[in-house]
Amino acid sequence: MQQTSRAVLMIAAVLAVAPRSSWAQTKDTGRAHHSSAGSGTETANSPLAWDAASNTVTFALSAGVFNFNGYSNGRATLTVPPKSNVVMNFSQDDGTPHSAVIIEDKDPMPTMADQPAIPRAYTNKATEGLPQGATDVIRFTAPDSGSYRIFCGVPGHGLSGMWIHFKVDPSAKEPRWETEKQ
Ligand SMILES: [Cu+2]
Repeated sequence: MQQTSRAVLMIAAVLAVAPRSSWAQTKDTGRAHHSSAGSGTETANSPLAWDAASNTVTFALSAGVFNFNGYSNGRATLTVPPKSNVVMNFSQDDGTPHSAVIIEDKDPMPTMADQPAIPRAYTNKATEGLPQGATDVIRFTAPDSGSYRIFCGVPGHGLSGMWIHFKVDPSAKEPRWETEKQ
């Protein structure tokens, strides 16, 4: 009881003198997880953007530790409308070199980067991999339909799970980014 009273007094003191920032309040009262401050950032940071007027899909493709955007082994799917203009802003955010190449959705996968299944759908240094901090822009026009994989072309990386799904859905009116629990 005594501790509670002291805490209440401390809160009162903090409210009286501290600037009215939620950071200061949650920090000083230790109630961070009851506060709404800081929630909702995950949904706000979608990697996908769609411009219907220009039929353009913009996707932030991040290479992580043998994953793309935190997903491996096909546990995420980017679906785009037919004939859309796809712009993938690739960022290499891992210490190991990585790349991205769009390949056919079939097993067995190649060991390393091969011809892309869609013209121009690959990063620079597809086999060697780009170093950490590098960026590249992949631009291509989606075909009418098809199932593909976004695959790391560095030898062995795709086979170790560094790939996610990429689909062109003839009935899609806008793109979708769907993920599964890892
Ligand atoms: Cu890789």
